[in-house]
Amino acid sequence: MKRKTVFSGLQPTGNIHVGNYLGALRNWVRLQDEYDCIYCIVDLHAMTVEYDTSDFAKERGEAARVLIACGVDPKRSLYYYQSEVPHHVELAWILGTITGTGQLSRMTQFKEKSGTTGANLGLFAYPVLMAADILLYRADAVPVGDDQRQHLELARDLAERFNFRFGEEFPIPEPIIPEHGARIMSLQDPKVKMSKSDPDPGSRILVLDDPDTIRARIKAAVTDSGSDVRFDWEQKPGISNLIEMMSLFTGRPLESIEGEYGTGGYGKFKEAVAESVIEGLAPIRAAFAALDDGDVEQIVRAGALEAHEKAEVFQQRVRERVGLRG
Ligand code: ATP
Ligand code: LTN
Repeated sequence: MKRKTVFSGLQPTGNIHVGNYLGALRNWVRLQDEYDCIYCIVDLHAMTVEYDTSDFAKERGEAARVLIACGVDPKRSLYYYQSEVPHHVELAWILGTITGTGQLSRMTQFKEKSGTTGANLGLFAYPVLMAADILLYRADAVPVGDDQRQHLELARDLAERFNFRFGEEFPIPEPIIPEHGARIMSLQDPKVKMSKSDPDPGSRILVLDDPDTIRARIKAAVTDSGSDVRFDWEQKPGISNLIEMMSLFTGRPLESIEGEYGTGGYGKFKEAVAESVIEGLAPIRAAFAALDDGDVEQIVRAGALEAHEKAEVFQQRVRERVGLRG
């Protein structure tokens, strides 16, 4: 039986944090055992907000290296830069012709990002390009964090609309969102998600942060009133965020962590959280150090060639369906 296809993307902007890792990348890695996986560094998406052209290629290369260090295995998964395969953009244009501007203007990420950087057409059309990424390879499932739920919904709508208008072509992609870790919160404000673009570096832990930085960040993390270590997102969002992180990095159930640290005060608990994060990230730091930039570039270049071939076969069917081929 044909294996199902998984697709996901990550923007090469800034540094990759534990939210990206726990919310999405751990699933990317796990799914490689079971599915045909296609993972993409979505550089065209990253161009929709202001960026520095002189750093862009370097940041993209670093993101590619971090993902391999996290466990993306180019021997088992197709792995490349989005801009190397122009079919993404071609399909995005076609899907754009069946996308309502009303639906796009309701996208939370568009509303948030256009508020800070000013709106541009790329930012507005961002979710259409994302839908094209997914549908291009007829992906069945898409591992992402909770913030991408609405974008995934649009991809599903567009697949249905296309199938209805032009004939059955796309499977309806299912989101794969973890029960825990899908929304790791900022260490400085547990009401907002941990984000690459937060101007305060104290709000996040990067997967490549050294142990001292991790200890300092967690020590300075905003906690809640009281002193009991209890998992309760309503009353104790700061502490719950740390319990969740510790649970995911150690594999320990939430209750076992509450049981051990419940009444011992925040200080001792935070030290334990820091050590579990440090231990959980150590293999990634080691793997990153062992990789070579030249090798990584070769991997993504080979990936792009293979992706290009695959995309061409699929895209030919779309061209026929929409009437671009006789
Ligand atoms: P930004 O953090 O600046 O908003 P982003 O992290 O949303 O950017 P990407 O780097 O493309 O953008 O995200 C890669 C993956 O990480 C996506 O699947 C996204 O849902 C997930 N993700 C991002 N932030 C978090 C978070 N705080 N918790 C869990 N998952 C997250
Ligand atoms: N918008 C996503 C990145 C992304 C993506 C995709 C994720 C672009 N194309 C296709 C899954 C599938 C984000 O995380 N900000």
